[in-house]
Amino acid sequence: MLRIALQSKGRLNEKSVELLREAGISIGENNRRLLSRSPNFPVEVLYLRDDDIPQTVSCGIADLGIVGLNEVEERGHPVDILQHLGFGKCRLSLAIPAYIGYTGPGFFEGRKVATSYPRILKAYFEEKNIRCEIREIAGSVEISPSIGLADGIFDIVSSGGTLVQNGLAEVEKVMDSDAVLIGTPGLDGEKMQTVRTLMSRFTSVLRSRGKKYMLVNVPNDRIDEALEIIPSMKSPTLLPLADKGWSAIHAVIDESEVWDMADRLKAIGAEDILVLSMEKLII
Ligand code: PRT
Ligand code: ZN
Repeated sequence: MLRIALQSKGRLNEKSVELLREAGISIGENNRRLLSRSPNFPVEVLYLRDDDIPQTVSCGIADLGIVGLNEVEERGHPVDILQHLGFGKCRLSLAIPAYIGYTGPGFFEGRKVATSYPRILKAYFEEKNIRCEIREIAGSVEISPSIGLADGIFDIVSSGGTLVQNGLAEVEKVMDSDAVLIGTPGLDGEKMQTVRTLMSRFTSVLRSRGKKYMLVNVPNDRIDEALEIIPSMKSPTLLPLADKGWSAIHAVIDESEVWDMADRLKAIGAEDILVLSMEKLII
C-alpha cells in the first residue's frame, strides 16, 4: 500500500485530486479526513498543509507527495522529484517599488528584502555574492515595501496582478515552479512497481490534456500535402474510403492548432473535417 500526501486545501488540492481521479484512482470526497484509502488502487491519501509535505515524504511517513517545486526547494528535505505535473505554474521573483529605477541584481546590495522563501533567496544572493538582509515573514509579503519593512520582496508570481496592485515591478525571476510528484528516496521494489504504474497513468492523463482527435477526408492525390500540414505523434492513420479516390486521415493534434490546420486542409481540397475530444491517450 502506497501513501500519497496531497494538499488538504488551497491552490493545488483540486487539481491533485482531479489528476488521481482522471488516472482512474477513486478517492473519497471528504478531504477533512486526514487519511483516505482508495477502493480500487493500492494507495491511501494523506491530506496535509503543503508546507509539511516535503518532510513527510522525505522521512517516509508518506511514500509520495504532490507539492509545488518551490516548497520542495525551500524546505530542503531530500526527496526524489519523480514527475513534473504541469499545473500550479508560477515563478519566484524579486520585485521592487515600480517607481524605482532598477539597475540589476547589485541593486539589492545592503538592502532589505521580505519573503516567505528565505532559503531559496539566500542561495540566490550567495551565488551572486550580494549581501542583502532577508526578512522572513509568513504572509502578505507584497505590502512590506509600502509599510517600510523592506526595500523589495521575493514572492510567488503568477499573473503578476498582485504586484501591480501593490505598486511593485518584477525585476528578477529566480525560479520557475509547478506541481511535482515527489517520492521518498530509496523506495523498495514492490512500492516502486506501483509508483511506476501510477506515473505511467499520470503521463497518459497529462499527454491527453489539450489534445483533440481529428478525422479528415482527403483526395488521394493531395495526401502528401495533407500529411505535411498534420503533425503527428507517430504516423497518422490513413484509411481508404468507400468512395474511390478519397482517403481518411486520423490524427491526434493540439487543440490550439485546430482552426489553422482546418483552414489549410480545406485549401487543398479536404472535406468533412471532424474534431473530437480525447478521453485518454495511453501509450
Ligand atoms: O494551507 P497551505 O499551507 O496548504 O497552502 P498555502 O496557503 O501555503 O499555499 P497555496 O494554496 O496558496 O499555494 C500552493 C502552491 O500553489 C504554491 O506553493 C505554489 O507552488 C502554487 N501557486 C501557483 C501559487 C500561485 N500560483 C500564486 N499565484 N501560490 C501562490 N500564489 C499567490 C501569489 O503569491 C500572489 O500573492 O497568489 C497571489 C496571486 O498571484 P498573481 O501573480 O496571479 O497576482
Ligand atoms: Zn503553505
